[in-house]
Amino acid sequence: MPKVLTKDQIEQYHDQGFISPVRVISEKDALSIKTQLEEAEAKYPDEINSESRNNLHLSFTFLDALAHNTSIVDAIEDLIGPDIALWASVMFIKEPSSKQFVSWHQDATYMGLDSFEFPTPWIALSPSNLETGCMTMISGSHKFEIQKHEDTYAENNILTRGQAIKSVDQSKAVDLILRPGEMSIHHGAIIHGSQPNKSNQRRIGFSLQSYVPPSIKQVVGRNMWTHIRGQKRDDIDGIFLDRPKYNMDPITVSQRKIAEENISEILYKGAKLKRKY
Ligand SMILES: O=C(O)CCC(=O)C(=O)O
Repeated sequence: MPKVLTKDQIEQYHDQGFISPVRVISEKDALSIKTQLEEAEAKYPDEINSESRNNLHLSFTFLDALAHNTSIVDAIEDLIGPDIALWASVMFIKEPSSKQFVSWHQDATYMGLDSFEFPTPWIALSPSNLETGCMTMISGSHKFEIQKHEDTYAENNILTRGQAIKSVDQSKAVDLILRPGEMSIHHGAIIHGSQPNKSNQRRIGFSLQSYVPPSIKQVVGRNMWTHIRGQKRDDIDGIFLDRPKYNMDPITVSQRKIAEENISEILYKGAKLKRKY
């Protein structure tokens, strides 16, 4: 018996590769998290900025709380079962009237995991729509093989390598319109991307990238995980990251630095260039 998702939503995830929208917190709570995020950006500019956007759930309790949010994790349990760990998180911010975009890509390409069967919730902390540059999914494309990605390093492409699938059939494109506090969930192999933000407000999405069951292993980098729920992973070389007890908890801030280096090694493996994010 699923905990949060309906039978139709679970079927949609398997058939089309995504589910959207699912409300997980109220709009008021989402906007309060956005305020806390913006206060943190002002107070700790070295810790959180456009080049330091991964694994912020290790530094800030309000993001750790989202990573462990019962509605989000219940939905994930409906898809992958009760034993859950989180590989990383990414804060995707597009500034107002900016050229920043996300090219067509499949997440699983560079994550170093030995399976593509992992879901990523993306939680809107501001409106995500056609004007602000919401994500667009190519329905059903998670059933394709991993496509050839070209590292473009394009200036406004906010993906690490600016990796892009050049030729995408957009006839099955679906725009994921989200209100603050709603989430979408997408499959590790679905082709997706997003257009620039043409509005006068920031578009902010917190991507919990990704939740995995114990059967999925990290095979490129170190096995570093945030334990979320159920049986803890038992990788021989597994390292568990702690939860921050307060914002900028020095224990988890230093763990974040190590996890960041690890993620960078994984995402840029074999790349000609390495950007700062
Ligand atoms: O925030 C975006 O526009 C893209 C995010 C994304 O590609 C992801 O969460 O996998």
